[in-house]
Amino acid sequence: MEVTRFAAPLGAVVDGVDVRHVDDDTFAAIQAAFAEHHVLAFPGQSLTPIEQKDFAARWGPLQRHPYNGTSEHPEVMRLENRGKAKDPNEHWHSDMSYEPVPPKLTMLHALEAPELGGATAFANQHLALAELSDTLRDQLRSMRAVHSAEGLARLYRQDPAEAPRAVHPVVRRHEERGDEALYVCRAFTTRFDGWRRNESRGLLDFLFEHSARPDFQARHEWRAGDLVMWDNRSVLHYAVHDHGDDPRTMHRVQVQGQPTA
Ligand SMILES: O=C(O)CCC(=O)C(=O)O
Ligand SMILES: [Fe+2]
Repeated sequence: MEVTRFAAPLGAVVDGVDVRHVDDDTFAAIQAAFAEHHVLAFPGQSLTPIEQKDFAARWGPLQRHPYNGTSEHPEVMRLENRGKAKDPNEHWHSDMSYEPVPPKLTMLHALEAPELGGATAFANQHLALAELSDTLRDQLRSMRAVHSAEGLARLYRQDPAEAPRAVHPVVRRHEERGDEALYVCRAFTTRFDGWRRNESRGLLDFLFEHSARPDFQARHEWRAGDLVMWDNRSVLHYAVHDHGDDPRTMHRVQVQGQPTA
């Protein structure tokens, strides 16, 4: 197994591994690489939904997505190119932060990738937190924020008032790494807990801009067969829809996390 960083802020490519056949020592090395790099890409994998689920299940129990799953494999979501206007993921987010216990990691397997474009962008939120002033960082440590799926509900033509919502610390501690990361995102964070929306807007807008600064970012350009996993506790991500109607098909699985702290 060979681990090669692909960008300064985050991300590594793991070569020489078939994720269907990983012994315990190799798995421990992959876990260490994941904790270090936040995003891992395994090129050249050929996985059935069951094989993808089996690899994901080594990281913890699988978590279903409320909005769909294939009928045969409810934990596996099929992402297809539905056009730019209907792309639910072309915004900075941490997956399902509107749930009380969001998934710790998400895994996408590319069945089909566009010739050019359709990258996934990531932004390192440990760096984002570290680059704030000491005073603001201290202030944020005492704050919590409301995350809501109301935007997604509108996209899926459901009642936004019924959409799931949850409250999380603005600065969260990573259970395995032990360090802190900023935990707000433009897609789902609507206000600070105890603050009104209009009171929250200015500071949230600043944090949304700051969290996606170019010097915290890296992109993964997809090829068919790639399996990519990211740590929702450490990074935000954004599906860049610059590939028009070119086919792009992914199988998606996510793994349960722990309550945020
Ligand atoms: O399609 C992508 O690049 C990422 C989609 C996404 O946000 C997700 O699967 O959670
Ligand atoms: Fe996502």
